[in-house]
Amino acid sequence: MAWILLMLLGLISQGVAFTPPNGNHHVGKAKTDLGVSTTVAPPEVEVLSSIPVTKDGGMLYRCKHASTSTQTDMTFAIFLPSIHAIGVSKAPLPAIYWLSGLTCTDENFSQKAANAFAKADKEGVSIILPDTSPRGDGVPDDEASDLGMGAGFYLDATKEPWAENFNMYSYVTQELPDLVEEKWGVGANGVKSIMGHSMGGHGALTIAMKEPEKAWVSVSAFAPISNPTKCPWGQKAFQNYLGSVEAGEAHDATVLVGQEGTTKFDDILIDVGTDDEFLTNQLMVENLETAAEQAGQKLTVRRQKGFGHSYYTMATFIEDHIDFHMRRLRKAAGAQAIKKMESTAVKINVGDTKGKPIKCKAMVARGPKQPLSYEEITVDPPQAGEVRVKVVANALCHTDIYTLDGQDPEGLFPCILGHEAGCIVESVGQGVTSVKVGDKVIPCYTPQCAQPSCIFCQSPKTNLCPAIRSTQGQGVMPDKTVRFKDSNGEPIYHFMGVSSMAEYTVLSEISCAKVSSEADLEKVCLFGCGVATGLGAVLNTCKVEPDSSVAVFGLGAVGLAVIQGAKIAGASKIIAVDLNPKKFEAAIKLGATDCVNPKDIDKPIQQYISGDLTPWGVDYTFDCTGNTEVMRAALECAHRGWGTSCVIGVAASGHEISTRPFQLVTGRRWVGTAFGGYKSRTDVPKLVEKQLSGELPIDHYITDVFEGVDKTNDAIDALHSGNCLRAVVHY
Ligand code: NAD
Ligand code: AHE
Ligand code: ZN
Repeated sequence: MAWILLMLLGLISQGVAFTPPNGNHHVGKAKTDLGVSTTVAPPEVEVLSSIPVTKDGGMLYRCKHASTSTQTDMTFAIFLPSIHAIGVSKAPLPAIYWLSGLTCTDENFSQKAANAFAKADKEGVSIILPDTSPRGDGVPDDEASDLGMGAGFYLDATKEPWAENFNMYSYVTQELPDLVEEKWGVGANGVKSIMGHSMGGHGALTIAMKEPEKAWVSVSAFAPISNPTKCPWGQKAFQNYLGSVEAGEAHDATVLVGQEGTTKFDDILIDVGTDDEFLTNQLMVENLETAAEQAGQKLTVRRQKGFGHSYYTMATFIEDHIDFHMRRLRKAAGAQAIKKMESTAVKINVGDTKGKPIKCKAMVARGPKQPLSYEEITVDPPQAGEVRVKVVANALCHTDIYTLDGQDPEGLFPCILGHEAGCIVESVGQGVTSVKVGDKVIPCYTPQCAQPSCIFCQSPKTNLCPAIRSTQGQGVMPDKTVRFKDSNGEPIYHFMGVSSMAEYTVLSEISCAKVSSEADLEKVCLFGCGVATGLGAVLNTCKVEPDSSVAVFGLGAVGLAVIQGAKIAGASKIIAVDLNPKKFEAAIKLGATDCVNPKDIDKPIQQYISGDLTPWGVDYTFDCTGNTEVMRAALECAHRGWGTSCVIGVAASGHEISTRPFQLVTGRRWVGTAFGGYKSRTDVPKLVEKQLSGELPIDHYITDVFEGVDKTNDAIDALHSGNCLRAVVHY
């Protein structure tokens, strides 16, 4: 029986338990600098409900947990964008906290400003929605709506009866961020911002100002209570919770903004409606404006004509606030990546090693079907036209495994495998001008010599520059010698012109795509092969048109990237085929409309697709398995008269494709792609820019992360487990 999208979505919307995904970060320590940990048991969180809230699969989870800050159960909601909900992405997501106003719960925002979720999904940001106070039996309360439950004021109460439970400051600044970071990697490394409404606006402003620099990247507010020591709501709260109005000065944005030690921001965005009934006697935004001006704190106050205090104002302007935060969150995430790269740069001792051989660790493939051998090797300096690089991260592609399994007719042993990596230039050989020491590069097994005499580089029809292809296939550099030696001085072959399963490797200059200095190499390494290939197969090789129908065979990273590309191209029907049903969830989240497991149907898959699912087949099919029988099936369910089938998978030595020529006579075309048709040095930097801008999310492919060259065999085991898309090893 076929797995159909509607069934799955149906199950989810009926409220069948759907646990928010956790990560697989394979490290031996409690917390990595990615901010994701595995050895500490994640806090117990009960998922009360899970609802899809964006058409791409962004999910809203309502959760309950026992809070140590409030000594009560606390409820909160968390929106995880589809990029995270896809399953198992380990990459930390930026987060925006929303603090609600008096009488609200965690639910008001999601019910009344739900348009925020589509925006947050597009931007790849999580939204976290805490409750406004502790609640429950035994929690003190007041008849008035501006004190007690629903009116926690985002401070830690010091006076009875409130002191035991009313600790919303600690809850929002420490306990909740720790919990969501621990459980979902959300907002890790301080990549989090805060905003809120009315009492929540006060909370957002004061928390951001009081917490140390970089605890919160940015802050914004709607109709904030801006000078609470001067307004009735604030005075009442401070007298009750803290014992005096004066004590409330420590929680008053207008007082704080001028004080020494208050955290400053490049700008603070505030929206307030001109018809807000609380403007004059409770909000007092103008007091904050004056104080901010005196303190040199930029404040952008937008007075929205005719708008009031209700959620209509938030629903109307929330997207501007998300943009405001995202501009800053992206920068902060980029800065984190740079910091990380800088620490790597220290390790590579730029300059010290120039012109000298480097001894370092590598995984050597000694022979087919053997585990990789962890060894010390010597990497010789780059020769003319070559570049020596420090490998920062290496992702495993199925092709590495195929060669290690002895299925590659070009496979040579001993060699250093690996061809999907992110690197930093350590030194360059004579005549190298396009990259310099310290540049970030992605090695590309399809080079781009870009010479006027290269008819391939000059043609828009192909990316297959042959400049160094023959020596690459022979496992040597273009001068026919190798740069690797083992500890006995014996030569080790290169692989695909990359060999990135080593701390250092040597590349041809024409294989180096120089990418943004802001790139996170631990992510964008995926553009070195699989993800670029899948996207390019759709966008370059086949040029899939809007409203096309597509079938994808094999849902590894390559096949899923085909789906992501098909969605970008505007395909309206995307059939995802795999023998492993665990792959369907990610496929659906990326845009598959139908999922089929060939084991579940009683006829050949091509007949099911061209017959049951469609009358004449689909416009484009893609093989991402490397199985020649699947390639045949993919061709045969391409549309009569015009269907195109694209071979991406790499077949084992000796395997050949076949079909009845009649399939081609009746209008089907068989094409293939290498590296998705991307001209490597020109196009890979553009893919990286798109990833950096948020336009092209790729985090969801990184299902497993390992630390250290020696963990590469564990990464191979992960790839064989059936759950893994890309295992990235940090070198
Ligand atoms: P992967 O192993 O992660 O994924 C392959 C998927 O195919 C798996 O989900 C598996 O369950 C599925 N599969 C296997 N047999 C199947 C069958 N008979 N029917 C349906 N599904 C089946 O691999 P990957 O890294 O995504 O790479 C996919 C293929 O693309 C490999 O052959 C790889 O060598 C090749 N590749 C080619 C290029 C290129 O430029 N042409 C680039 C990268 C990878
Ligand atoms: N060495 C094999 C061919 C391997 C192959 O087809 N490689 C793909 C890239 S796989 C990346 O994961 C490719 O693009 N090849 C083009 C090229 O020039 O190698 C064999 O059959 O000999
Ligand atoms: Zn590959």
